[in-house]
Amino acid sequence: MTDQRWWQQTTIYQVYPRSFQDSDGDGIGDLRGVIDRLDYLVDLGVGALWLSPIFSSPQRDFGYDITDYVRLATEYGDDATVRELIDEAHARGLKVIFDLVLNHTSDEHPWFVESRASRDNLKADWYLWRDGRRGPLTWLTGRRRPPNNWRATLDLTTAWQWCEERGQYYLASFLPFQPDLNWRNPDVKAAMFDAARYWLAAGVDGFRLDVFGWIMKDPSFRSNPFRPSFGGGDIVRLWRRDFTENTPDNVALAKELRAVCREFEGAGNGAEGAAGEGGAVGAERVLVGEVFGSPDEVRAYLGDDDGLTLTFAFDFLEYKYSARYFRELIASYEEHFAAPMLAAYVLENHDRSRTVDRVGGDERKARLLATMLLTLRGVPTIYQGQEIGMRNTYLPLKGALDPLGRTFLPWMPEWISKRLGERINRDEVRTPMQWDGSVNAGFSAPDATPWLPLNGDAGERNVAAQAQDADSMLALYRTLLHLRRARPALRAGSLTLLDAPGELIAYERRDDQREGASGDAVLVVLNLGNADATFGAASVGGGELLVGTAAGVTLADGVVTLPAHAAAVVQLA
Ligand code: TEU
Repeated sequence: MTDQRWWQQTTIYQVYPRSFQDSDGDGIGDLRGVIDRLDYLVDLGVGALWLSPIFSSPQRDFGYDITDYVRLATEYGDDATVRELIDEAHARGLKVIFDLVLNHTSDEHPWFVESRASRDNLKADWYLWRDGRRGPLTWLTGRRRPPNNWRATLDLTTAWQWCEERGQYYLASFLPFQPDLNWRNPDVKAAMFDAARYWLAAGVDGFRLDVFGWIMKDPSFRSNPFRPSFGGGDIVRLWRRDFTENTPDNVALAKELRAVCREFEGAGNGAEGAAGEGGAVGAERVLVGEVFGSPDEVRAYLGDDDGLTLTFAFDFLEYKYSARYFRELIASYEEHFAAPMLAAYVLENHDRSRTVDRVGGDERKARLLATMLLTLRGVPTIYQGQEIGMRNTYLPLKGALDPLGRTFLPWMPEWISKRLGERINRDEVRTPMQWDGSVNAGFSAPDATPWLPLNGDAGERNVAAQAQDADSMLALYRTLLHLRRARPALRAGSLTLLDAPGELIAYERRDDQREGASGDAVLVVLNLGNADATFGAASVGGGELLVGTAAGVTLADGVVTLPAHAAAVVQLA
């Protein structure tokens, strides 16, 4: 049956506020700018807007280092602006998702400032403090060694930071200025849940949960087992993360957070607000987890519909461009996230490469991947600029603003940092949104200095130019997003992978049980090969070609013909 829960049928658009739209000419995007662009998002056809963090922060990790969870960063706006944004979005039928950073705060957060001052203040136990182990020179220097082998992000250094004031280590699983909160302290949990409640009461429709998999660490601080692996999100990883990631207590935390959301959901509201109807207070809230792990580990967070509502499918950030790879991945997600569960598919975000760069600059492949993203059974997530095929902007590591490479790898020679690109300098995927062909691309006033330089192609690659061009990337995203809303099969139907030869992928989306209707069925065919290919099936006869990503895509006599790296969406009779 077609499920009516709004979040199962929505599409998410990620706004990186600093780079989306600057309304006051200071070179930094802001919430007034987002409000001004809401009509664009409606026209594009997305259902929900996810804002990367907008709260008070020294901005050393651009908002992922928070000093006050219920106050806005002044450069983005104030309480009135954010409430206006929520209302204006809702008035247009858009849902609003905030980014919640629960694992850590900024080291400038008043909680940490107090916590680090002594071992016996009121916040002494709000972070993860340990004495460390004695080393051979401890008797002489007083210095101890880190308490265990837990690693910080990128796995290059220990996650333990020495603090002179306390003569102890604190845990910082990501960057040194992002100390991990002690979630086993009930006061911490209460304070963080209250921050979530504050925004739920203000009407937000849910949260994207930053590094949710890491929050509850092993209570006895056991060292992780040594086992090297390569690739994935980290360039190289030497230890497993049994005691730091996806622990049973962490999975349990998802249920507690869901219970907090339910305080704000009216009885029987699961069916309210189908995609397109704005966030009525009382409608169901979403929790979208940034969790990494095997499909089983990630699936555990959804519980029995009592944990997170969605988790990102990160394999689509780390793909190999091959039919076999994606076929297996789709089959695996269908198996592990069987309906009514579903995954949030994502090809790009503010941490990872732009799609077009991932596929060697080949727009045909990017168009094919867009078609897949927007026709799978799941919640597609689009990162700002993806819809116009924005490219990575190479920027030297020296001079980078992103603390990732600056903190861990400042010594790296340029020929290596250039190859690692956005992996260590995420500035490359965070340059301003390209709205039009003017100086500063409509992101900021022409005489302003954007906080990060624009990509050199902004003059040609921008929203205004692509809006005029029926064959543009923007036109494709717009068509697919609107099609998804219009076709029940794409919005809420089942997915069946069909047998397809070679580098073809074919699947059918079907919604049969709509009352009083004979059902709706759509076929998607993707040709990942370097040669033309055809796909025929009995069901295709009498069908109608809805979308072809290239001029040569045709449908005749029950056969779909596709040039290399083209995709087709066919309405079945
Ligand atoms: O990122 C967590 C995460 O997955 C990173 O470790 C990622 O592997 C890294 O950025 C390399 O691409 C989240 C946010 O998305 C990121 O922007 C924050 O910096 C980070 O958490 C800390 O809050």
